[in-house]
Amino acid sequence: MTIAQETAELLTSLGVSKESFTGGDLPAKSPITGEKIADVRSVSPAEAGRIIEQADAAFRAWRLVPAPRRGELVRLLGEELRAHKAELGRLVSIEAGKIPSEGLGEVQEMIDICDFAVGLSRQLYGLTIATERPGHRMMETWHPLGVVGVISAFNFPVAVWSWNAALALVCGNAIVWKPSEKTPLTALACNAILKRAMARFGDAPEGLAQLLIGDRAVGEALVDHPKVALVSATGSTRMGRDVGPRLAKRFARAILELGGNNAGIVCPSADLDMALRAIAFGAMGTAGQRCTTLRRLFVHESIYDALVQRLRKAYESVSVGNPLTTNALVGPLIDEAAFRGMEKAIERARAEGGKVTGGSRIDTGDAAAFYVRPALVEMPDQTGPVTEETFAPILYVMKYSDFDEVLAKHNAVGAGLSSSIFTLDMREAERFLSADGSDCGIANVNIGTSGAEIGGAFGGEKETGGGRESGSDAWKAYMRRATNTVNYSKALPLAQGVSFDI
Ligand code: UN1
Repeated sequence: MTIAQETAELLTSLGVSKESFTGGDLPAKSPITGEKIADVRSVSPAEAGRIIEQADAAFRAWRLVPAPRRGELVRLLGEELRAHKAELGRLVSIEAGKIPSEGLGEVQEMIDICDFAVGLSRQLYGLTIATERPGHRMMETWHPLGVVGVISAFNFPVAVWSWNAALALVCGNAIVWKPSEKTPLTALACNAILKRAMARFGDAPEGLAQLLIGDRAVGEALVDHPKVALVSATGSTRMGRDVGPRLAKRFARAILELGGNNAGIVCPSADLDMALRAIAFGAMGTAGQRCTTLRRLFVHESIYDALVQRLRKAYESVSVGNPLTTNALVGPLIDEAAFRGMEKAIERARAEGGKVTGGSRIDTGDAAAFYVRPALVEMPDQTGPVTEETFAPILYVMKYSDFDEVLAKHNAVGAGLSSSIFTLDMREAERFLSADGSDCGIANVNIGTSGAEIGGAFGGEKETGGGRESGSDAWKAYMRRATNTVNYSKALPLAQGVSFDI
């Protein structure tokens, strides 16, 4: 069976109609071989506008449904995802090139956030606040916000949508999703799965969950539409620099999840076996295509040679190949542009004195598939490409001697998503997590930079955009807060002792 045939079978069993993936204008490809596997129909910006209007009409009805009942829809979505985990995980592998355990892991992340959101549907709490006036009560109420736009990237084609969708739905919002043009098929599948949950739910308003497959102009139509109250956008910092100001201009809300240039620090006391495994997964896993991928590594001079020698071995021996037919740990890059970007970064690193292990293309016989041996680049200092995110498996390794200096270097890049320290010294660990430690949204001890659980808030600082999704109180960004003061007395005292007697 060809990949295209298997894709058609998977899509059909996930409930996607044949017309939506055949005969369309947008070719869908698999990075595993580079071949075309479907033709999807895209929408025009004008159609996108009409679809957003439908979502807005659905929002007006959905916001009146009690939140625990809204949670029931997300519970059914979680049930459907559990039932279809194998097929959807496989489709993620086909379309994004992930190894099977990561394709399945992504669907597990969706199931987890559904469970979280169901619980949340009974916990959208507001505070009651002491007032300064007698016979008064002050409280806050959280109300549904409106239409939530979701812009997602190819590398987490389904999980990132679900973080936003599950929360937005229990919060009483409608959702309009613009997936990456590189991964339209998994988006069609998620949409079909949610539609099935909606059918089982019964009376969810038509138009509550919408999909916009299309190009940049469609994304712009979503970002600029006055009825879209919040846009949660995952992608490059470049994309965020465009989306952020557009939203700010019309005072719409933004959750921006942009680039990462995540680092790890390996201290003299580190458990090196553990650090090695964490570094290997963080830097080479998902072929270096997570926003949380480990890209910079600072190793103390006392253990540098020992660790780098072991890392070099791991880089030379890690299995790279077709994730559908082999047990490889590293699959393909998403496309040729990703490979060219990697080549360019390595070339620049060499010019800056970098010593490169790996990094070359592996020929699988498919001219349009881009498999690479992950690159380990020993750098004399943090210069040139080391300060930027290249979405490919390149790990820059640097030696350090002083803890204060390494902390400063750690924070001296534009992005601020994820970070790790490997140490058994509690002073170093606590310092890393403190106010003058890591400046990232995620700071870990003896764990790699990637693979966060859904229970915590996910996101980063500085050029990563500052947004938070997923767990903790990230839900608050998907609702509007009203402060209510109720006077149950017979007088009208004014706050701050102001008098205004007419
Ligand atoms: C992303 O790469 O856009 O922490 C998200 C992680 C995953 C999510 C990554 N849970 O690596």
